[in-house]
Amino acid sequence: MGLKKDFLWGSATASYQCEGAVNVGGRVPSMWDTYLHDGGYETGDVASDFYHHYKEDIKMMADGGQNTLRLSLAWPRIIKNIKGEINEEGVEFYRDVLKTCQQYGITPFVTIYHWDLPQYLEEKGGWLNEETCYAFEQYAKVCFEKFGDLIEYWVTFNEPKWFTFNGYMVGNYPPGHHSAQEMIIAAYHVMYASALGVRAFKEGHYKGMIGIVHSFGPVDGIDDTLATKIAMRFADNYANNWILDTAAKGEIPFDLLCVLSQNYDLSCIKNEHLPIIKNYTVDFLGLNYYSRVWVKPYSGGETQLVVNNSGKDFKGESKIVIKGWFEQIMNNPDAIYTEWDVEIYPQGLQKGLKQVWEKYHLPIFITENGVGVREDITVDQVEDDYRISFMNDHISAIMNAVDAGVDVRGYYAWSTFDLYSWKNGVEKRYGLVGIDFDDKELKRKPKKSYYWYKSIAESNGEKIQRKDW
Ligand code: BGP
Repeated sequence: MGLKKDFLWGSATASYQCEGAVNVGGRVPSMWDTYLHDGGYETGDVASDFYHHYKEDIKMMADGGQNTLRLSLAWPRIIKNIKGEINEEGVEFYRDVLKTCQQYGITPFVTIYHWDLPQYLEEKGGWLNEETCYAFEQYAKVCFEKFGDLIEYWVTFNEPKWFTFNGYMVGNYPPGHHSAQEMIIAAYHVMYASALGVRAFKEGHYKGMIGIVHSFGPVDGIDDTLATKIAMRFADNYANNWILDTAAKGEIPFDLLCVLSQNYDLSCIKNEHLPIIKNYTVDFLGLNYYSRVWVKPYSGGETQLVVNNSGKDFKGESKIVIKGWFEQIMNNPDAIYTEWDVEIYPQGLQKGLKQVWEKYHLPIFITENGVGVREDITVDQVEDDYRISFMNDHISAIMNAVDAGVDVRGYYAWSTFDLYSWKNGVEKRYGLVGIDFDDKELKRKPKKSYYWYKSIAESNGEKIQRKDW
């Protein structure tokens, strides 16, 4: 069977993580700027300075055999204030970026929201306020109007689960809250806003397709017992279904709502919203795959949520236990983990892709996949054989799934070049291209993986060393 001829081979970025230039071109603060500055954390003020390097960066992608770039638009660069006034300078910046993509034969794959909510909206309650959903709808309409001629692939949201979970429950992303009730409200509002965005896109008859990007964690169980199967269903609702079922089928998983309704207020879910969610489902699914969610039955104790993304020195202690639901298996001696506790498990992608395909029958893009490590970037070329092997095995998993009939249409390495890894700072590196953040010029240096990926993209995957599990 094999990959289709027009398979998209590219890499991914996000506005706050790469652009820098936070005070340039009329951009206003995002919730991340305020939260990081107020908390005294490392910021993305400069990041990879894509704002000033995009021509060079896009050319480098094309030279590296890539035919697509996943990027996001920064809401605070496009909409100036609560009244919704447009910042034309921001619009011009993105039009230039998109035209540069066109010039180099790079298909843009564009996320409307990758976590950088304007601070003026956060001050009105952010994702806890239903009004933010309507502000998103207006912002999305502006994006479709201003950039619709240059874009074929749109994404409403990047990873609703990850940013609401960290922002409202774990508390290590802005706004830094610790409340399950708030997470439920924020998460629901994001999914409703996504449906409003899809409606605006469909009603405006813009060209192309619109989807959502999910932090995909296919669920595995420790054994075949009934208790584990129940834990797996809880874990699947928690990790995947409330996003994928809602976005793809227009249905919030009912068993999840039944369980939540016993302890939480679900009045944010209004009857008049439901037909919008039902009728405006996505055209495709973007899956970011880093690892599986491997679970065992809940054995007791309080809910514990420790996520290893809180600063550069914090490592090796991740823990997810949800009271009454499930426990995530960590530190298994037979598994391989990165320094940040992420299990390397490409087989999970193969299995997960088949499950998603069977369940939703929508085209799939792997919108992020990569490995974060510390690297010495002062050398001429980073010899990142570990990244090559990681990507090889995951692409092999995708090709196996395609051979089994799954409709996967593209692969995006995370990330195009080294960038700001949120609370981890810049030293957790994912890039195919290295950036020395201590060098004023922020010189780009392709790593070994950049050249390897070029040969893979140019051979449309033929050069992958196939694995089967
Ligand atoms: C995803 C995000 C990206 C990116 C990546 C790596 O969740 O969409 O923005 O950051 O994960 O995660 P991290 O930078 O925390 O290691």
